[in-house]
Order: sequence, then structure tokens, then C-alpha cells
Amino acid sequence: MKTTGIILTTLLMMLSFYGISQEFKPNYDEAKMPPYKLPDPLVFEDGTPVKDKESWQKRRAELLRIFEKEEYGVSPAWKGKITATELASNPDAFSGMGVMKQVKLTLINGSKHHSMNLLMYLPKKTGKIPVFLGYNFNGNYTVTDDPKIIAENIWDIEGEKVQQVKAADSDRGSSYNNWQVKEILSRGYGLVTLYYCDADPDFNDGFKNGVHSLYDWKRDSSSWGSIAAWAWGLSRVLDYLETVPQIDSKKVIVMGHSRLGKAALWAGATDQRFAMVISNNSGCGGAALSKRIYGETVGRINTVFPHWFCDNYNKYNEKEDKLPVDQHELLALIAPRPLYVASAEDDQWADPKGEFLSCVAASPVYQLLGKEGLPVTEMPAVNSPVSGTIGYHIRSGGHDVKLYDWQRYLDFADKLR
Ligand code: GTR
Repeated sequence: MKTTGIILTTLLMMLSFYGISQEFKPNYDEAKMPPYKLPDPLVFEDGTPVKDKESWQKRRAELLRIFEKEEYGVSPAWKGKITATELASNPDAFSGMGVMKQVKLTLINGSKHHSMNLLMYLPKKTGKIPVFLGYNFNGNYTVTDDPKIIAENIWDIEGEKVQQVKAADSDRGSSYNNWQVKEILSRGYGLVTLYYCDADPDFNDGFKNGVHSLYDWKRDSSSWGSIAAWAWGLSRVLDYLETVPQIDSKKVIVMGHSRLGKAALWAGATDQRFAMVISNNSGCGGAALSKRIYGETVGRINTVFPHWFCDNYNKYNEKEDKLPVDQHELLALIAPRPLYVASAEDDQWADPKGEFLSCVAASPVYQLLGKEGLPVTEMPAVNSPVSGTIGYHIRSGGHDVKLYDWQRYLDFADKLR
């Protein structure tokens, strides 16, 4: 979703990382991958096999605890209050195709509070509306060029000093291609999006800013990192959506690209109210298998983004073989709900094959729960989507969300109808 910005950040971060660790060279050669064995999602830690749906629930809880403790960190239970204030609206967005609303959500936890601004587009139709929910990278005002969308300050995390800066009016609508709002509305779906730094600014602030600031807590080795904070923020948005009469809160599809695809997967794993989960090019720490050591690795991601995961995750830097779980088990936590994983051919950094194999290895859990999982075990050709209860495609082109991806997601979302 970030285009030039994200490419620049990635390049800068890669350069600075090479400064830190000269020896890091991503592997892009299947022949050079170490042999690896994936943990079986249907076998408990103590070796007992999972035989039925009931024992899967226990295994599910075990896996969730491992992912919390060793990878994303433990998020707090929410016992606070949420208020919603309408900030702006447009009853005739896109020449009457839909309604635009901007709503400020304030999360109140005792004397602490934190606000996040939602941008919503809902089609004009009768009946409850299924919606896609996802973070945007660059601010709500970049999603469409509607001048009524408030241009909030954005976080400059790329400059020498991390700071909030005024949004540039020239960026209005600059992320439209990543959101395809007209396509979404014309298919009868709504879109709810918010700026990801509104939930947690994306820099290593010692887990103090954003939703972290709602709690008094002492950081330890399994404290919630930014991915967990972003996922937690999505659950708070869902709390609010449950109160909006026009929205079908039983059909909220959580979607994210790249780091926000990792957050969407973790949100879907931790909050079973999300009806469907979509991961677009989520890669390492998202849908891709870590034990393959292909493209981005655990050591590299923890070094460049020390705030994304919990501190325990560092134990597996260059030691992926020691990981007690792998990412197919994260996907399995979404079962039996529909899940779509999308890769891009030129995005080898995110390991498309590792994302595909992860779907294959999650499928036995779907099957145990009476669902199809992914219908194939051989990687499909480029631009040839496959779908059962798990859907997958590898698109031509690079790390991005394109109209092609949205069209596949909309087709897949029709499974909820
Ligand atoms: C990269 C990072 C990836 C991915 C991406 C993004 O720099 O290595 O894991 O998350 O950023 O979020 O765009």
C-alpha cells in the first residue's frame, strides 16, 4: 500500500541492517534451504494426537498461548469503554454509489484514553452490509480524493527524527489503487479503514505510544509488540462495528497488506468474531513458513523491526529450527473460517512458496473441522487462483495490493453470503 515510501524505507532499513550485520544475505535458492520439519498442528506439545473437534479446541488454546508468549506478545483483555463521534460525512460518495462517514473512536480505560479515526464507505442498499476492515499505511485522506476526508497529521518514521507531520494535500487519494472503493461498493460490500499509526505508531518507542498507552504495565519478554497492538486495535474497531445498525457485524472481513497482513492474521487468530481473514503479501511473521529460511528471516525482521514482535521472538534469530510453532499453525487458528492468502511473483522477499505451503499445511485442521482447506497441494500457476475454505493466488508483479487482488477477495467474500 505504501508505494514509494515503503520501497524507500525497506531499502534504507536493508542498508542500515547490512551495517549492523554484514553476514545477512537472504536465501532465494530452494536448493540451499536447510531440511526442515514442520510441527504438526494436530499433535499436542506432549505428543498426544488431536482426534476430534473437541480436542482441537484444547490444541488451539495451546497454540495460541505459544504464539502469544514466543512471537507476538500477550495483549491485555479489554474492559474499557468506547465512544464514537461522527466527524464528517458525504451522503453521496462516488456520485451516489455509497455513503462516506468519518468517525472518531475514543477508547477509555479508567483515566486513560486513546483515539483513532475511522473512514467508512457503505453502499446504498437495504439489509445489513458485510464489510472489509483493514488498516491503511498513509492516512485516511490517501484512500480516496474526497476533500471531505479529514487530513490528520501522519507519522514521519523515515526521517532522522520520528515525528508527526502535517499531511500533504497532494497525497489526497494517492492510495486509491490499493483500496478500489468503487469496486467494493459496486459488489455490495462496505469498507472500514483507519491509519495504522493511529493504533500504534510504527517505531521502537518501548511499547509506550498508541493503544499501549491505555495501560500501566511493565514490559517483559512476552509483552505485546506493534503487530499485536495493531491486531488488538482491529478488535476494538469490531467492538464498535457491532453497534452500527447498518453493518452486518457477523460478516466483517479483516484484511491487511504486508506488515498489516501479519496484523490481520493475528487479529483473525485471536478474535474469532472476524468472519473471514485476508493476508496480502504478509510474508515473514505472517503467512510464510519461517523454517524454510527463504527471503526475509526471523533474525532479520527482529533486527530491523525490533518493536513488531515480543522480545522472546529474538530467541529464534538464525535459529528457526528451534521455533516450537510455524506460521501454518497461525493459519490453522483461523479455521474453520474462510481464509485467503495472496502472494506476488516478484515479492520473493515474502516467500510466495512458503505462503502457499503454509496454506497446505494448515488444511488438515480445516478438514478435521469439516471444511475443505486448500483444494490443491501443488503451487498454482501465476494468476490462477485456487479456492476452497482456504483461497490462494500468486499474482504477477510486485509487493502491492492491486485491483486483481481485490477482485479475488470480493469473489471469495461471496462465500459468506
Ligand atoms: C518490509 C518487511 C516485511 C514487510 C514490509 C511491509 O520491510 O521486511 O516484513 O512487512 O516491510 O510491511 O511493507
